[in-house]
Order: sequence, then structure tokens, then C-alpha cells
Amino acid sequence: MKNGQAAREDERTCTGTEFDAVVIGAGVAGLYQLYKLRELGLRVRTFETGSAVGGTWYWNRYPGARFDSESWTYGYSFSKELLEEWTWEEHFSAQPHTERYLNYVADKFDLRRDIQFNSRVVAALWREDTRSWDIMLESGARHSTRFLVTAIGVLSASVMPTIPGIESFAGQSCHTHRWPKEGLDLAGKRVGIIGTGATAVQTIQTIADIVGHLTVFQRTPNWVFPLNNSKITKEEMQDIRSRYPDILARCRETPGCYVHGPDPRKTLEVSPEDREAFWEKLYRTPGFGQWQANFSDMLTDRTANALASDFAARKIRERVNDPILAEKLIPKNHGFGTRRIPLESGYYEVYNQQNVQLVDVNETPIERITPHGIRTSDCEREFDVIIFATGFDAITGAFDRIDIRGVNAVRLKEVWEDGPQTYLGIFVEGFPNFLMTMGPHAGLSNYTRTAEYNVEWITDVIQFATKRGLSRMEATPLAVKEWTDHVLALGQGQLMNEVGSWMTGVNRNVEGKQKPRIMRYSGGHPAYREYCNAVAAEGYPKLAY
Ligand code: NA7
Repeated sequence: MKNGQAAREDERTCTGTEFDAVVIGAGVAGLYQLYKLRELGLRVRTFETGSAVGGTWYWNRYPGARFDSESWTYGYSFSKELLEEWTWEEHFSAQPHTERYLNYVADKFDLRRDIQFNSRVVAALWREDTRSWDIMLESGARHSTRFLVTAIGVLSASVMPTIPGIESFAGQSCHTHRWPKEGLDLAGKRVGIIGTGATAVQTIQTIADIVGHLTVFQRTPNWVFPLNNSKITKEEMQDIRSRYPDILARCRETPGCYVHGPDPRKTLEVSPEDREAFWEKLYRTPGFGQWQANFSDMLTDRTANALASDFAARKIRERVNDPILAEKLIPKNHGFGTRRIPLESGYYEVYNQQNVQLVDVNETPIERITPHGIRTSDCEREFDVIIFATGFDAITGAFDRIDIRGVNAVRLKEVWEDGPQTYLGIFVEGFPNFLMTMGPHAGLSNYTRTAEYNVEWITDVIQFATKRGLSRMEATPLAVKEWTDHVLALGQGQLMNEVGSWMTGVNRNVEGKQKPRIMRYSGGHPAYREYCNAVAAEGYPKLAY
């Protein structure tokens, strides 16, 4: 006979579940999470909607899809061997190469044996009696797990526009996120594309020379800046390999975990001539230099931001031949960098081509999609193909699409109705043993750099619990309140948080997602890590067990 204390211990450590941990998603974060949890000796299963690994880099097969982070800052850093072995071909890798990389990682670490593909998780229900999660797949299959870790990405819930007649189109059409694996033959076709975000920019500049005629339907122009991509030579790759420790150290010290960090000077401290020279230099810098390495007040001071916007507008005017068209391509409702800037290679020059037309849907709104094409208030245009580059229900959208119910069957979607509330972007009160990689209010920056950190922190806290035989852990209400208040306070005064974009959780096609909210931790990733590291060092004092 066991005494009461021992029996209680038994009850707390009794696994009784099919898995110790389930990971949802086999993208960048999910693959590494599986690797780390398996390292702990746990029974782990990953469920993945797609038929193969890659997440973002599995789904987004549209023409021209590629990184906007330097390839050699985006790869995993946890394995020296992997860093040594992998050869990046371009400074900003194209989707096929990145997908190959993630497949290489899955093979190298033998990850596939614990991944169940073609398995969309549709519901997750917390069971207090067994202190475990019941997971439901679209197929109807059910599984149980002690810990549930989401690795569902921030841009994975794609959204189609709510345009009347959308189902009636008789030609081919698809969302860029659901581009067919076998590709779409666009040669010589009449193509219409809706949207002018980063995805549309990459698509437009890639297909403009292939298609017969391209019509771009623009609602909001973005500040689009040069990517300045190039191939990586064998010698360059050798040099990059030798510098990985420095590159990774640099990424650890910048707010966005890029190699680019802000210039400490304030915009108006610098003479107009020096400012112009500095911005010209940034314009020629590969990647996010213009956005991340600009003057330190560029995204907080309105005057500074207006000057940066003036420079960017001049660049558009220089590149687009037709001055009326150039004005249409210059954003008027948001300042430079207040939305994540799409990076381009020849985007503006596309509008100088005879076979490309821009339709400003503010002047001539889209009325409906017809069997033959798109009807705006002034005319109907006929298309063979319509491309929807209409973006995502970002950050919380992928969570909303799973019926996640915590204690007392409370729905996560309802808890977050007025905006996310989390502890460190990782825990949610009332959702025990539920942990999010790259959740809302976490440090969202150069994805792999920040996901790796998140995954390692989550692994450590799961190890902490399992070592102590704790079958239940949850953020306290105080922890959630303090973190949420902290994130909201940090987000005040950031111009990015005032503007509607996926980064502020806005999607005009999704009910309840019309107004900007603070969705990200904006104190910079070094500060985020410092905070999370301190929590771990103190033994997770604000978790309840
Ligand atoms: P985005 O940046 O959210 O862009 C979506 C685009 O689609 C944007 O231009 C929208 O205009 C446009 N949109 C959506 N619905 C409509 C309708 N009904 N009519 C006209 N235009 C519409 O998503 P992306 O996929 O381009 O990029 C997401 C991130 O992926 C990017 O930042 C990179 O980090 C990678 P709006 O601006 O809402 O007026």
C-alpha cells in the first residue's frame, strides 16, 4: 500500500497518455522542437497538414518566393556540422532551395519517423482528469498527449478576399500560399493579381516578362525597397562558414536578429547632405538595411519618419516613367517602414512595361469576379488566370482555426477576442501544458534566430516539469497580466503599431481583425531573451503547478 503522498505523486507522474508531447507543425520551428524534445527522451509526435516538411517553405511555391533575411542568418545554428555542410546558393535564398534545406535537415536528424503528414489538427481539448490534451485530426483520429506545443507559424492561415462571384471564375485561380506543386503555366496568358504586399511584389516582378498581359489590382501601395540579392560564390561561402560565430553573435545583439542594427544617430542630428548619402548607401545595401539599420528614431519620431518617407518616394519617382503612375505607387496612408517593407528586384520597372497595368481599386473598386475575369466600377477585364496575393490572418489566425479549449472548455479564440494575452508569448492562463513557439507577444524577428531561442526555452521548461514529475503547469493570472501590460506599454509610441498591417493583426477580409493591435513584443530580441532567461534562472516562479 502506498501512503497518500506517494499515491498523489504517482497520480501526478502517471503518463497514461499516448505521447509525452505533441508538436503541431513541421516548419522551421516545429522541426527543431521535435528534435529537442526527442533529445529529452520524450515520446513525441508531430502532426503536419502538408505532405512534407517546410511549413512556410513548403506552401509558398509562387514564382519568385524567397527570403528577405540573409540566407546565412536564417539557417539553424544548433548544429555545427549542419552549418559546415550546407551551401547557400544566394544571399537571399529562393523557395526551392530553402525547401531543400529543410528536407536536408529532416533527413540528417531522422525527423520524419516522428512526423505524421497530411494530418491537420482541428481541435485540442484539455482534460483535467488526466492532465493531458486530447488532439483531434481532420480525419477524425484522436490522440492524447501530456504537453502540446504549437509550431503553426505566424503567416500560415491564408485568406481569400471576400469579393462577390469569386467562385464563378471559369479560368485558373489560386492564392499564392496554395500555389500548385506542379506550377501554373502563365506563359502568354492574361493574368490578374490582387494585392501588392511582399508576396505580390515577388510574384509580379517574376512573372511580368512571362505572361502575355498582367493587371495588378492595388488597394494600398507599400514602400518597396531593393533586395540587392546576388549569388554566393564558393569562396564567399567558405568565408561565411569561417565567420558563422561572428555572424550569429551579431544577430544576437541586434533588435531584429538580423545582421542589420539601428544607427545610433537621430535623423535630425545629421545634416541633410549626410542623411541623403547615408540613405543612398542603405538603398544599395542588401536586405533589410534600409528598415533595420536606419536612424534610431526612424520608427518612433514622426518628423524623422516623414523624411525617410520623402527619400523613399523620390526613389519611386526616379524609377517609374509615368509620373501619375509613380504617385499611385507611393504610399500615402503610412510612413516608411511602419509596415514590414517588401524587398524587390526590378519591381518598379515592371510598371514601365507595355504589358503591365496598375488598377487602383480605390479609384475603381472591384465589384465582382465574373466567369471571365474581374469587374471594376469602370469596366470588366478578362483573364485566363487570377492570382490572389491577399495575405494572411496573421499571428493569431492559425490558432483561431484550431478549436483549442482549455480548462472548463474555454476557447482560446474567445480568450483572445480583444487581443492576445500571454506569458512571454509562450503560455496562456487556463491552458495548462500548452506552449507556443513564436506565439503572439513573443519576440518575432528573423524567424529561425528567434524560433530557435523559443524552442530551446520551451524544451527547458518541459524538462524542468518532467524532471520534477509535474504533470501540469500553467501561467498564473499575474504572470499573464504583467507580461501583457509590459508588451502593450513597450508597443506604445511605435509608429508600426498605429498602422494596419499583418504585423498589427489587421486583415480587412477577416471579421474582428479590422483595427491595429499590439501583437508583437517590440523591445528588441536581446531584451526579450534577457527577460525569459531570468524567468528560467529563477526556476519559473510565475508558473503554477
Ligand atoms: P500582405 O502583406 O498582408 O499583403 C496582402 C495584400 O493583399 C495587401 O496588398 C492587401 O491590401 C491586399 N488585399 C487583400 N484583400 C484585398 C482586396 N479585397 N482587394 C484588394 N487588395 C486586397 O501579405 P503578403 O503575403 O504579401 O506578405 C506577408 C508577409 O510574408 C510579408 O511581410 C513577408 O514577411 C512575407 P491592403 O494592404 O490590405 O490594402
